[in-house]
Amino acid sequence: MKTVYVLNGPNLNLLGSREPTIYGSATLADVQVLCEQACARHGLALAFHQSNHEGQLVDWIHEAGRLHAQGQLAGLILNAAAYTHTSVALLDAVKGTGVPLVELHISNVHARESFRHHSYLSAAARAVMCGFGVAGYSLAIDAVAQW
Ligand code: CA2
Repeated sequence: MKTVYVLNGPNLNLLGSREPTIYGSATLADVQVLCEQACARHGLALAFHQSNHEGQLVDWIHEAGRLHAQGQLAGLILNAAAYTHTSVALLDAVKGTGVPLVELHISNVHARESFRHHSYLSAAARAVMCGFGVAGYSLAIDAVAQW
């Protein structure tokens, strides 16, 4: 059974607690349930994590990379949150491991402040999705299951 990695970056542990007009009212625990259900539909295992620390996210990308090298990774779905717009370290981790990446954002970052329009990760992503709310996680797993 292949594994889908779903990684969430800084402040996403606060999901559902404020800014519902931008991010909706689902919590990250709700998102994990959505992902578990999507993976179960496709016969995939799930590794679901959140961290506020860039290095921890790098370590998990390396972990996904080791599975990828063994042919056991279905894909990596990464909502790097604010690190999307700042982090060369996450870009290097994705490029260095060669993991098939979906860059995901809950909100439509292109309809927001201009500093959210640039992503360091998009250049290394196989797919980029934004603006579907938390349903995007489930849609991304549906897509990765076809890879
Ligand atoms: O739309 C997304 O998923 C983002 O990746 C979310 C990030 C933001 O910096 C990106 O530009 C777009 C912010 C995550 C913080 O999420 C919170 C949600 C609710 C309450 C507080 C923070």
